[in-house]
Amino acid sequence: MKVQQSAEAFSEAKQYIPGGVNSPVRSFGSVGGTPRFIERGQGCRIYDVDGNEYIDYVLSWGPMILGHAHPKVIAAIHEAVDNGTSFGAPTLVETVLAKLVNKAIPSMEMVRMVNSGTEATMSALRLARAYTKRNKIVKFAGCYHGHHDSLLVKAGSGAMTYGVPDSPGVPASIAGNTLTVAFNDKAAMEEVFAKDGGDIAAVIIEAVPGNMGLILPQEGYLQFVREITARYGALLIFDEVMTGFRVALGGCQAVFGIKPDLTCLSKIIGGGLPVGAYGGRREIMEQIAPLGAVYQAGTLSGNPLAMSAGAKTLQLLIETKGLYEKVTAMSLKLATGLQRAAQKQGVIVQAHAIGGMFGIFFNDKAVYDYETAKTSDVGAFNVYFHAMLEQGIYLSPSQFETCFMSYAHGETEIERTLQAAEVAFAKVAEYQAAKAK
Ligand code: KE4
Repeated sequence: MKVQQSAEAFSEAKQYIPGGVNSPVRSFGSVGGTPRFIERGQGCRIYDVDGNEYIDYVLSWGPMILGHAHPKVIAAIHEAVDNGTSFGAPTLVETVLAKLVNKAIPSMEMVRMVNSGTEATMSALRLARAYTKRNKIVKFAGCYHGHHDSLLVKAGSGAMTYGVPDSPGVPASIAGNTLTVAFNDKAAMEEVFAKDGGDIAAVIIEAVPGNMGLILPQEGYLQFVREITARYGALLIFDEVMTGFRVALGGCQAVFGIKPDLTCLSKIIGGGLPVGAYGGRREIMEQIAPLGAVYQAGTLSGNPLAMSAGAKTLQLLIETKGLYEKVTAMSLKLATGLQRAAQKQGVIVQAHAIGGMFGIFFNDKAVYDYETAKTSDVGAFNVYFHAMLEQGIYLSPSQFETCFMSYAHGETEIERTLQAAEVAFAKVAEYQAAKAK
């Protein structure tokens, strides 16, 4: 596959942009090779600057559930942009989007728009601390909620873990207020609350984690998290940046029947433009400025172009009958098809799928948290990733990311992907045999 133009573009970009990218995962750092510079997308396909075509399972990391360049979304943006791009004043379309979010996710009684998932979770944590007048927060090892200081924290030493910075520049004093526990681990959560429950403002969770590969909650686990947070008076924050409008119209909280106190959204609600949002119980949200004293602001929050793209996207998701059934069925079919194709080559993978998300771990054991995810064969994943890329299948470039399905994918693309997987798993089998020698 010719990648000359991408290679040249990458070397020039690296002179002006750290790592040549505006978000680290795009650099192919964990899989190696040349990141593809994408020129355009159409439906479930993207095309790079060398003219290569790919079936896209990254979909801008989730937003493009309707596929790229959906004509009605594009038309909505065109209509908005002809009236100007930003006013720094309220516009009608902001309420349109807030109402659509509330209709799909009733626990979000009030919604504040921001510009990214990071802003959404950062603001939700500040609000939770103000509302409860407590300082500590609990997160889960392997879950990612954006790059703000309180959440760029990894588990410290020992089982019950005071956070330590997961990046230079995060003061220990801030990281120390973040407690990290293992996902699906009830005992660790009980222990953390028994020790610090009186000062825990919130638990923030990806109810279906997608940032350590795709992990599924064990039976009853989310109900347990809801119960223990209520028991101790801590808020439960569902970070549905990735899962919102992706695992179902109403997100994880609809699938699992859990009512969080606050929810964070981004990705799909912007239709590919920069939008984040946080919202929840009215009595909590009323603490936010200018109504309340908790300050949060943003020059481009509620930007009319982004609101128009998001509103049209959500309107289409709400009115397209059978959309989630189709996307869910295709994810499951592909995940199980990949597992079968691997097995035919003697390669064992764990396949997970829910709604429009799917992923495989190169692992012969069950994967249910970050520690087990980390035992996966990353080398095998990288062989698989590049073998698929070479055949025009664009997957998330890391064993610890998730793949996404769109309504624009169909049987043709699934079959094509499974054919490519036969070749890819044969290469993985060779790799694993050579490694075993
Ligand atoms: P942003 O600030 O990147 O918009 O959102 C942060 C965020 C928050 N919460 C969850 C559950 C997320 O998945 C994300 C961002 N997801 C990554 C994918 N692993 C975005 C890709 C990237 O970092 O470039």
